[in-house]
Amino acid sequence: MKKSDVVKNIVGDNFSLAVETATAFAPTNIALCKYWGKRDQELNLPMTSSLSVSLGDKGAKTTLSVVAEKDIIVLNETLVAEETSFYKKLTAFLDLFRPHPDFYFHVKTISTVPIAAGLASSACGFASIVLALDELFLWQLEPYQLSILARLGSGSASRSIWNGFVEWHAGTRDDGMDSHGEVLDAIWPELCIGVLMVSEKEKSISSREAMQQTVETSELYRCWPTKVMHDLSVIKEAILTKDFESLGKTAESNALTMHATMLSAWPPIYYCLPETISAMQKIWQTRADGLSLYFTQDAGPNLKLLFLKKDRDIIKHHFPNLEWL
Ligand code: 2P0
Repeated sequence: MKKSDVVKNIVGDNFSLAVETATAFAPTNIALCKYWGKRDQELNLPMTSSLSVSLGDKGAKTTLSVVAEKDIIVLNETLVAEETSFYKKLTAFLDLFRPHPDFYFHVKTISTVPIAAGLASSACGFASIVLALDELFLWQLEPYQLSILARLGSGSASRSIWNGFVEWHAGTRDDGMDSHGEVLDAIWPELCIGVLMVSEKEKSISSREAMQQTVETSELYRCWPTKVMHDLSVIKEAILTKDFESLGKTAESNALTMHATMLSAWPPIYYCLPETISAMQKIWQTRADGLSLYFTQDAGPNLKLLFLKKDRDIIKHHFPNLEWL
């Protein structure tokens, strides 16, 4: 099954412009139970379900319109060069939505995620494009359908259609029509996330490549689906009952296990820098001293700290470089 088949399945041939310009915002998200590994690389179908929290007003705002001759992509008011992999990846995604081959998009994206925070921007980027396409062509799709379309751009984008806590169901179907996000009926305003910057350098290996290498070569990856099934249900319960210790412990363990599967891949993949390890040790010591503080880590060296609003000041004291989200 190809991406274009999925698009056809969802929107049919409905590509007549409803408006000249469409703008949409999508929040970025941080996974508390991670997505790591695909069962279908073309459709970004995951091996397991995952669960994230969206970051409110931190995300991407995309404005779409139509231009002649070629796609124009402007990111944070800077024109993106055609030779870049970013331009190629985005135009390949836009290919799925052209009414005819000579139809070109003007894409203007403003990221409200602090660039220095090193947060994944592809999730909110693809989700905001799909939401803007829905306006441009007046599809009026259901959120789960938008989630499926966003997944075709990047797996984690399927969770960025909603605010709050979102579970991305892995699904079992080959066409992925049951692999989409679903928002949890829960809010937790006291839950805080901060980013502990360790390095702003670009990652050595993309998550797309890294997860594939892990699936293909890691002995430990066999344990991953069982671990996720357990962690996902514990995290969901912790969110519903506002049990921060359970949430923090399980999210931290889930992230560490994901990195352990990568360490046992060959060639090994290790996103940690020495400073990442020092930061982990400081978090563990701070916790041993009585503070309720946990972390999660994605495909990079930076850590995202999880804590409650009441502990903000003391955590800021221990980690003065923490960037607040
Ligand atoms: C996540 N990550 O659940 C996990 C944890 C990184 C570590 O989703 O290949 O950019 O485009 O589907 O979504 C990053 O992977 O990968 C990611 P593709 P994506 O947030």
